[in-house]
Amino acid sequence: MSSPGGASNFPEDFLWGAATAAYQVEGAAGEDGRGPSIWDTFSHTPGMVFHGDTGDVACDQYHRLDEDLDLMAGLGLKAYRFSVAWPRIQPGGSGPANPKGLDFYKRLVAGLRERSIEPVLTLYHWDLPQALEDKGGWTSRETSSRFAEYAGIVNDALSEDVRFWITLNEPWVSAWLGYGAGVHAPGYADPAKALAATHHLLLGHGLAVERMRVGDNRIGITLNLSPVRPAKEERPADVDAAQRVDGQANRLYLDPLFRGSYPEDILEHYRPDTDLSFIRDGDLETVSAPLDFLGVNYYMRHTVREAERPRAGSLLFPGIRARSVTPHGAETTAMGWPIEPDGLTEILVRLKDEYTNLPIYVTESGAAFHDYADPEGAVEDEERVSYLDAHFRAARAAIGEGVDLKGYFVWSLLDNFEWAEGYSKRFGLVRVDYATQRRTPKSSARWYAGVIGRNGLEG
Ligand code: IFM
Repeated sequence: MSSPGGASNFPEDFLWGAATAAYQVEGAAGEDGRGPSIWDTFSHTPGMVFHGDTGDVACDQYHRLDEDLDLMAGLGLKAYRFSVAWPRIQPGGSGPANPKGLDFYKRLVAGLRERSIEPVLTLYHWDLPQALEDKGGWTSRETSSRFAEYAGIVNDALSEDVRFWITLNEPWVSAWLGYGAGVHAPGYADPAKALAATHHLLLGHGLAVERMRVGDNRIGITLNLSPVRPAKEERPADVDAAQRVDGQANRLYLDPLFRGSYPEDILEHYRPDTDLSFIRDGDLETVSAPLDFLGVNYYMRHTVREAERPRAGSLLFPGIRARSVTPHGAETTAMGWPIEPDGLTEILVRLKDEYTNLPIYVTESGAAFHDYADPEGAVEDEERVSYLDAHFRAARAAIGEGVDLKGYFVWSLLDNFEWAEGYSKRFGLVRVDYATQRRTPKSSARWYAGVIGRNGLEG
């Protein structure tokens, strides 16, 4: 690291990037043999997504690939994190690859390489083929094997040109918002299902790692992690609630991956709901297969209190008698999420102290704000600049404390389909006018290009 306050204050070769995910940007939902995913079903079910929005067209990246690749080059991105849509590759969730599906990602990867942008590929960002959900989805052990088969197909096709492989994005969200709270696809609200889904996601991850361990590619997983605090330190019920939320949101994933065991307190908590028979001998060895890096998505710290029920607008921790609150005086994003950059330093340092010395990449970090676009479509998003600046400083502080942080991906390159919030929440560095699909870089995009260019922050 060179001169603090000087032009360059991140490690050499720091991988500055931006991220997206297939269902959120691609569109072309019915084209070239793509099959339906759980998000097609969910978004087309009345009442599940804000305004009835769907990812049918999204940012139409499928048809605007060159324009988006040029945008990335214009920003000077060193890396682009994208996900592969499983239902483009295996429209029915199993069997041979759909060549047209693979072709799209081959073009994407080639386009990145031509522009000297490192491709970072995520295999699963929530778009499970509907045919697999019809057989139980992630509550079924069979889905873990299907996932490894799919990972193998994509890996065989792209491993020469893609060095960074991420198996799963945010398994907590897939399991607990999809099967535990019912606010994401496939829409179940059953903690026992969420726990089984957690295990099968992690097992699928481990089996995929085994299947992809050829050559010298780097394989990791991306977890959404948050430090957790009780709303009132002096209230034992809140302290216990914080312990449970930490167990469900962080330890339930970190412990099996890095210690080969599940946190006993969380298993105990859910024992009345499930006999845990889905965990079989040898599974945890598979789950804890060695990795090359860890991806961390950081958005907020959780400040929690004991509560029988969640409240509208508060984060849901299904079946755990806790809900999140906004700390007094904290600023929030358009999602209502508190802005607490020091939580990023805290979680990164905790990973080093308690779990792993693996290289870490912040694979997502960013915010939705109520962007105002002037009549020309220009957006002066100073809030996003401040948000990113503060979080980059927090990342630098973690490096200063010895964390081996190797890269940082802003969520997101483009405004896009924000799941249950539809198109109402904008996270992009680049504005998308959905009526015309016109892309306009925001002030934050220009600012970020400067950060990348000087490999650091001013001041
Ligand atoms: O848009 C999502 C992304 O798909 C996964 N991580 C959080 C983002 C913002 O909610």
